[in-house]
Amino acid sequence: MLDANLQNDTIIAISTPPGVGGIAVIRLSGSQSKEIIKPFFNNYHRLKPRFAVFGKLIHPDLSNTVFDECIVTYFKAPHSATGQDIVEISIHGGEYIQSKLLSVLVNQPSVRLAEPGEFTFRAFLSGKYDLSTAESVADLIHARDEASHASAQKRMQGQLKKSISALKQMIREPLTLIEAELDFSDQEIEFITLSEHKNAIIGAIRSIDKLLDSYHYGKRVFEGFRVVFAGRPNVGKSTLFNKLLGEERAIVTNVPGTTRDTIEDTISLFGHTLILVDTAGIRETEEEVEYFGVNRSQREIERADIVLNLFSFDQKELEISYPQDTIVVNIQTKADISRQPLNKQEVIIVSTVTDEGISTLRETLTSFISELANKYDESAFLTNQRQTTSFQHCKIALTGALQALNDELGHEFIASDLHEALNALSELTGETTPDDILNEIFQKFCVGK
Ligand SMILES: Nc1nc2c(ncn2[C@@H]2O[C@H](COP(=O)(O)OP(=O)(O)OP(=O)(O)O)[C@@H](O)[C@H]2O)c(=O)[nH]1
Ligand SMILES: [Mg+2]
Repeated sequence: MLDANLQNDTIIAISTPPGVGGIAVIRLSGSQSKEIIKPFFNNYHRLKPRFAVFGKLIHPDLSNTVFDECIVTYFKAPHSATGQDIVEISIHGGEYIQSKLLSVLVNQPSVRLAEPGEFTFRAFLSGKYDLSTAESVADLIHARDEASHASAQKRMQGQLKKSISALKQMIREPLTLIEAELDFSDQEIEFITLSEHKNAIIGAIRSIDKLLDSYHYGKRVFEGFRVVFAGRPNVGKSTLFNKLLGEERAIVTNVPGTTRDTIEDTISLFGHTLILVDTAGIRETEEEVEYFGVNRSQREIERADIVLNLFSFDQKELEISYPQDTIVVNIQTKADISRQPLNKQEVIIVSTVTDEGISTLRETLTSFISELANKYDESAFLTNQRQTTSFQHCKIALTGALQALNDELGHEFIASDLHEALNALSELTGETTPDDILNEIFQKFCVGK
C-alpha cells in the first residue's frame, strides 16, 4: 500500500540483469540516500551531483575488505527522477553480491524495499509528473511493439497533459466570466453574450469527443487488434490462421468440426500487434463439446475488431450480424480447387496451396491498421478506462452547463456544472484523485519504477 506520509523513508530497489553476470543497479531514493552508503563506499567524499564516481565497496561485515568495485551516481534533490536525493550503485550482477549489499542497506534505519511503482509515485508527489504522465511510464514498460511504445513516449512527454490543460483553459474562461457576473450582477455591467459562453463550452465538448473517440484505438494499440477467423466448418480457417502466423499452430484435418476451442496467437503488422483468433466452425450441432466451441466462436466475433469471414466453393458464407464498428473482410478459400461465381465485390480470393491472395490479405489488414494509426497520429489518445470515465464525467457536466445556458437558468447553476467539469479533469491529472485510486494505478508498475 503506497502512503504519501511515508516519504521520509529511504526506499531501495534493484534492477537485476538477466542470467548471471552483467551489471546490477541498486537505486535509493530519500533524503538519507547519500548518507546511508557512507560506511560502504571508499570514495564517498568524491560524490557530487550528476557525476559517476568509481570506487570500492567495503565489505559490510569485514571493514577494510573490498567487497566489489562499483560506480556510484548521486542526484541531488530536486534534480532527480523522484525529486528526492537519489543514489544509484552499479555493481557486478552476481547473485551473492546483490543480495548481500541489498540486505545490508535494508537493515539501515528508515530504509526499506520500494513498493511497486513507488519511485514514480514519489515523482508524482513531488510534482515531477502529473498523473496522466505517470501512467504512461507503466505503459512504456509494458509496450510490446513500435506503436504502443511511440504512444507511451508521446504521453510521457506530456501530450495528454497538454490536451487536458487546454481543455481546462477552455472551461475556465467562461467560468471566470460567469462568476464575475454573479458577483457584479447588480451593477449593470455589460458582459459577454450567452452565445460566446455556449461556443466555448461546445468547443470543449468537441475536444472531449475526439479524445473519447480515440479510446477504442488507444486500447487496441496496447492490447492488440483482435482478428477473428470465422466461417462454417472445413472452410480452411485453421489453415489460413497457420499461414498468417507462419507456423503449424492449429490442427488441420479434412474432418469438419476439427477446431473445438478458440486458439490465439500474435503477429506484428505496421508496428502494431494483431491477435489472430482461430475459432470452431459455426454450425448447428448436438455434440456438447462442439456446441460450447460454437458459442465461443460467436462471442469472439462479437468482440472482434476485424472478422475474416471465410467461405469456399463447397461451404457457403455465414450470415452473421456484427457490432457496428467491426471491420469485415470476405475471403473465398481453396481457390486452387474451384472458384465460386461471386456476387459480392469485395472478396479476397485465397489459396493456402498456391499462396494466391495471401499477400493481398496482409496488405488489406495493414491498410486498415495504418488508416487508424494515421487518424490518431497527431492527437493524444486515451488508453485506459479510468481516463475515459473522467472525460465522460467532464462531458456530462459540460452538457449540463450548456443545457442550463439554453434554459436560461441562473448563473450559479452553470458555474456549478463548470466546476464539476474542472474537477473531473483534475482527477485525471491527479490533483484530486482519491488515495485508493492512486494506489491502484501505481500498483500496476513493477518494483524499481
Ligand atoms: N486445396 C486446398 N485445401 C485447403 C485449403 N485450405 C484448407 N484446405 C483443406 O481444407 C480442410 C479443412 O481445413 P481447416 O483449416 O482444418 O478448416 P477449418 O475451417 O479450420 O475447419 P474446422 O476447424 O473444422 O472448422 C483441410 O483438409 C485443409 O488441408 C486451400 O487453400 N486449398
Ligand atoms: Mg479449424
